Amino acid sequence: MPDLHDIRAISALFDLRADFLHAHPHGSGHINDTYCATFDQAGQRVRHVVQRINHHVFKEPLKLMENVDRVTRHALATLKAGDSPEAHRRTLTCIPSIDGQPYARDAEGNYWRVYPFIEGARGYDELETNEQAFQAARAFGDFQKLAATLGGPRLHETIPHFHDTPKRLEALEAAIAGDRAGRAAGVAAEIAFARAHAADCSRITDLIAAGIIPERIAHNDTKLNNVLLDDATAEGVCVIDLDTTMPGSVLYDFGDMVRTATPTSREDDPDPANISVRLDRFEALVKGYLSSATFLNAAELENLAFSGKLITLEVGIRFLTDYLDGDVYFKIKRRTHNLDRCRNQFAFVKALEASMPTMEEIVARLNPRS
Ligand code: ADP
Ligand code: GN1
Ligand code: MG
Repeated sequence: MPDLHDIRAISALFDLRADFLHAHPHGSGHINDTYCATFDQAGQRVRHVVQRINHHVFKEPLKLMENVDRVTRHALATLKAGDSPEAHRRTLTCIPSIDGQPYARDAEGNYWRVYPFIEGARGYDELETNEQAFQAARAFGDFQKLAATLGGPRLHETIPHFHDTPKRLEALEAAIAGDRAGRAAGVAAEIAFARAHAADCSRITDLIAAGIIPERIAHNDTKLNNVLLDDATAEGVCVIDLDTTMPGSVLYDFGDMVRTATPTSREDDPDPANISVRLDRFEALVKGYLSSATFLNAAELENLAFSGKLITLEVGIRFLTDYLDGDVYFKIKRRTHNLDRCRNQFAFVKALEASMPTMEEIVARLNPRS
């Protein structure tokens, strides 16, 4: 967290009808500045998430908030129409600003939003059980199903070409050529690894261009800590971090679940030599996802296992690019953080390659179309 903001003053910009008590930084996201703030509401303690949108990453915060507002309103209306218990706990909801907008601006021009804190649930950087993997994947599938019924115009692309992996490789080449932080000479092995995987980068984009894989609304950032699991039952109660919910491929969502739920070490473990794929976790993910994502076509089903490798490769390329650019995108806690993350992701790509035949067998066994 670079600088602590005055959350009391920010909260006053929102129609909270409660008295601010205190706030502290919250969570381990790499992009936004997130605070958990506690208020007194007629004698009751209530908590809210107060979040500054990273406008260097999201260059059009108004369009972004238009998307989030539409998607969350649709989610709430659909949950209520289905008589879902605790509908307000199963989707983010935007608290309006005192001007009636889903966001507010501070004096420095930052964009802020407030969501009710989802109590009794949490997101995990590392899962503990296969049941959690099943529940998380099921919740993301449910989210995609719900997003599919959103009416109205196409959602804005909050980050254009977000999962265009060939473009991510081009951006890496530009970072190597620019060598802005003077680091390229030290990462020759990582650069060679990325270049050797160029053919993998275009596999899904080619299938999308050919119309074989359809465009659908996807979450596009389904790392495991972006779904909150119920503390008591492990049920996936609420999908969060909706900044990249926009048209894409649902394969990117499944791929990011594989990237974050199945490795045996954390994303930034600097010593990933023994990293491997937890195949029991992978099977739980496939089962959970297929239990809710009942709309997948044959090409999507056939690429589920590959999608994990693709997204791990893509995120590794992005960490390497940011390391070469001098750490301008992802939050870091140490000088080599992005390089450690890149090495970890590339080591996991190798592990996924070794396990791919077994992963393909698992998908084939569970594939409802075969
Ligand atoms: P980032 O884009 O930086 O990852 P997130 O929207 O994912 O930001 O928020 C960061 C963290 O804050 C999440 O991983 C989660 O732990 C927590 N969080 C966000 N929104 C809520 C919420 N409404 N209720 C409870 N926790 C939340
Ligand atoms: C970022 O926002 P967060 O921490 O959930 C990033 C994802 C990466 C992820 C890598 C908007 O996710 O794309 O996969 O870090 N989000 C954005 O951990 O770039
Ligand atoms: Mg997040």
